[in-house]
Amino acid sequence: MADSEGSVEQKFSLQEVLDTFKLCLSENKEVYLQHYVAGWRGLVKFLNSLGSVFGFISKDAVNKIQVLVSHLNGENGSQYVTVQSMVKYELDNELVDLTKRGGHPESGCRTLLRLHRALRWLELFLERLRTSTEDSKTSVMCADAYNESLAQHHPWVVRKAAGMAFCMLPGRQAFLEVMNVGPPEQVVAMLGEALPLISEVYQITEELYSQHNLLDLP
Ligand code: 1PX
Repeated sequence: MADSEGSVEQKFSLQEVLDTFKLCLSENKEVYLQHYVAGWRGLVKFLNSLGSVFGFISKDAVNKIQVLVSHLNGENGSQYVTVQSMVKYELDNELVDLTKRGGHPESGCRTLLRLHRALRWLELFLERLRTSTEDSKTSVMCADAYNESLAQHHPWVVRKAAGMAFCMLPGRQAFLEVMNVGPPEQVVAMLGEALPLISEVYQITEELYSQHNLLDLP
């Protein structure tokens, strides 16, 4: 049922994030930066609803989202419409620090790479959640997904802080409820719909970065 104007849903909903990731891919499989960033905004909203222990994580994500938004809204914004055009523009104009940090600490390429790595964590975590059973622990699923992905790019102190935050995650049932989808079976079904989308966006970006040797940007 359509909402009447003005009664916009305030709470996080997984549906919203799913819709945004659907919009991410163009017909020729390019990734729209605007929708990619909007997807992350939705995820951060979810993270914030879990409490302030996750503040240091959402703060970093918000910083990175803001860097990308300022590129999008900047005078060269038209070069940042897709991740593909951003990579081409920044590389052609030597706007990326390729081997060590230097004059371009906030390039779109290195900033997006951090979110891209986090997207892999998300994919692994949501897949675990989708196939989990009632007695599965969100903290364990989250930590396993993290260790398999993002952790490899984080120093010890960040890994330690992340590990501590994971222990504060709500249990599976409460976690599924905050997603605002409905009963667990419906969440599982929606995750089944969202995962291939997230995975495709991840794969396309991964391939693009790999082709241009950008996977280890400092
Ligand atoms: C539908 C439910 C899904 C749950 C959504 C949760 C959204 C999570 C958003 C996580 C965004 C993390 C971005 C991290 C980017 C990053 O790797 N930054 C590091 C490197 O940046 P730099 O600029 O220094 O090169 C930076 O050092 C990060 C610091 C903050 C700690 C990052 C820990 C990441 C843990 C990810 C798991 C989130 C757990 C949420 C539980 C639901």
